[in-house]
Amino acid sequence: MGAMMKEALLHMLSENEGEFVSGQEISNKLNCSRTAIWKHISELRNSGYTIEAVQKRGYRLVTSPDLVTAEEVSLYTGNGTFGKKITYKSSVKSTQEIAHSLAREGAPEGSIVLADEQTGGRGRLGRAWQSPAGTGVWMSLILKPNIPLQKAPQLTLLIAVAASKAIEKVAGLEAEIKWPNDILIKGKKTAGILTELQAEADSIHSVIVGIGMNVNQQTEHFSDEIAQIATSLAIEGRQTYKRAEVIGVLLQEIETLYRQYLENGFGVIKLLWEARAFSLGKRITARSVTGSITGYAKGITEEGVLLLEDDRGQVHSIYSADIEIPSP
Ligand code: BT5
Repeated sequence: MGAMMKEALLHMLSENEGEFVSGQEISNKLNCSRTAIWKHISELRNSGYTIEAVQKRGYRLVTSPDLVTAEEVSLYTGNGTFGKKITYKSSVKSTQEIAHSLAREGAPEGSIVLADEQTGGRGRLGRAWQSPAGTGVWMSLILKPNIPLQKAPQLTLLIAVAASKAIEKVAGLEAEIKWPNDILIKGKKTAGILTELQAEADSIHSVIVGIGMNVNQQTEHFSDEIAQIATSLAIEGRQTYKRAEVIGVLLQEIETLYRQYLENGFGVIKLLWEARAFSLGKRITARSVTGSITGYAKGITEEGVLLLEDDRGQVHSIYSADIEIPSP
């Protein structure tokens, strides 16, 4: 109950941005005592909110910290159903693991797991995803689409489109997509997507979509390994962004595209994806566990599979791989 009241209190203060809200008004609306209000105000202050308290006038929210807690993110999730249920942890190994168990326990579609820091964040094929505290969006989203298993890769492309749209909206930066799951700004990776399935036989039970987005990192936050290939919204946009707002916009973009997709299929998403595709029409090398092929990236199929034409004119369907642009 306490957490909900704190959230409701923050909503009241935040809706009356810059204005005082009287203790009386708060206690009427939230049906709680003045002492309870005071307790929640001090908790919010301890988490980094600056709240002014003036006798006879009440409370006023002056500044809020860059947090991805449930109460802060709930200020930005709007009317959609994605992000209505938020599980927040300050530090976890991987948000994916938590989301997997929530999904198994029957968590509804649109539930999200957020962490300030991941100590074992993961990419594809067991690779690591650097997720330092206080810098990025480390989120897992639970989806329960009624689609056949072989269409699941389309979701990665859908999320990639939504993520690049969100970056454009929040930061006004142009984001490109490198098949299948990288979001680039000026050729450097800003976000990555990890799509994992819970399925039996041919039917999908849940899709756990992991999204990692670098928001407020500066170059020194990146390890030497990725310093040359990674970037963040702050580096490119030369300002910091509220991560909770980035999450809110991202969820709204995802939900809109997802509803369109379930209703009308992949066609529109495919067009949006192609308009942002970084590697289409270029000579690329696709490297996978089974080997590598170099050729021209011709496009993607209705299923979201990459088509690569090799030097002998043979077209290969690439289901999963890492794409490199070889130097001439
Ligand atoms: C990805 O894998 O790009 C998927 C990343 C998904 C991360 C999210 S965060 C929330 C959720 N919880 C998790 O544990 N994971 C998901 P992949 O395409 O395999 O790329 C991994 C490669 O990207 C690494 O081998 C590095 O080269 C590079 N990399 C690692 N951390 C990075 C970062 N913060 N920014 C940019 N590049 C990074």
